[in-house]
Amino acid sequence: MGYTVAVLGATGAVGREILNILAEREFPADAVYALASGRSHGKRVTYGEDSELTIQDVGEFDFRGVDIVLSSPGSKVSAEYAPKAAEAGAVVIDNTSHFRMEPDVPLIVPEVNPGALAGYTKRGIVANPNCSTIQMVLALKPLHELATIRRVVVSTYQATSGSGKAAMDELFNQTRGIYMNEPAQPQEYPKQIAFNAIPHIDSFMDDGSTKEEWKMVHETRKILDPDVRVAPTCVRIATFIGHGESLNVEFEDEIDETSAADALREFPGISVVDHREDGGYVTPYECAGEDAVFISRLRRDPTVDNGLAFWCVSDNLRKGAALNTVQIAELLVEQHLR
Ligand code: A2P
Ligand code: 11C
Repeated sequence: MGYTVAVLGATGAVGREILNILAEREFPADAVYALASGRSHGKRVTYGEDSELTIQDVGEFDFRGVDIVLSSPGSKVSAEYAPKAAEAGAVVIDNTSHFRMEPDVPLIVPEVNPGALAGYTKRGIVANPNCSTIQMVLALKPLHELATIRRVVVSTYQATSGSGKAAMDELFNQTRGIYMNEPAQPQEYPKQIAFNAIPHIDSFMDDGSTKEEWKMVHETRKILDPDVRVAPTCVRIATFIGHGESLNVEFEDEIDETSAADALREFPGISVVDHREDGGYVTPYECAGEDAVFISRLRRDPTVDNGLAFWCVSDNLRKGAALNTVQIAELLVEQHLR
């Protein structure tokens, strides 16, 4: 017998991808409900090659009988509905930042800290990390096992899909408008995004960092190791899908490029594409639609005793969000439910 699954935020960029991936990976679902706001009630979304689901208003939906909820409707909406769904007996895998740092909510990247998932019984909620955190911790995990990471300096190059569908539309419309001499009118972002890079993602914190940077620091500590120090700068760039990250990593112990590349190659979910020649690396555009976290430009960082530098890209809607969410659901089913 299969599971009853509800996807909350099913009309959004991540929700649609969750439906694609559930179908693609043949998740053992007997029934799938697609939920969004009342505005979308009655709309249709695709599920797999030849099925469609009718959107239901989450406000009217009865979660009793649902086994798993995959939720990505934004923090405020998750804050309201995740506890309701858990109360009704479902396990909620939530893609928003709302529950991530709560001590009784596991924050999971299945390849990195699968053991922590057992904690889901406390609240009935599991959190999916931020996209820029997921790809980074996946790349860091095999290196941490090899030589113990002390400090990471990371700069991100994040795609507009990280801000949702409306932001992707803004990039498209601004780009087209600029070719037609129309002035850009930023709405989703504080400055023009077309042909630009904006060193600001999410709200500002008191210390001058941003919430996106804060997430990279604290989520990494919760998932990987509370002693790892992370210094991030998060930048939005004019791409649609695929986050890039440039990392400099300092280790406790000696580490060489060959053993690091071997450890990365052997780790699940990672693909090393690293030829020291023109085009011998992966760009955000190329990783869209792929499941892996790609590592390129691996080299020694000669400015510290034990250091490596590398480039990492991944599809932020897939491994950064929908795929990781579905992988958590798969792990839950394999190890914990029934
Ligand atoms: P809707 O299309 O009905 O607004 P994205 O991050 O790509 O913008 O997607 C956000 C997702 O969250 C959409 O599916 C959106 O549904 C859903 N959502 C937004 N606000 C609410 C709400 N108040 N109740 C339920 N779903 C919501
Ligand atoms: C971005 N990383 O690219 C964000 C999107 O905490 O889940 C995901 C926000 C989050 O804008």
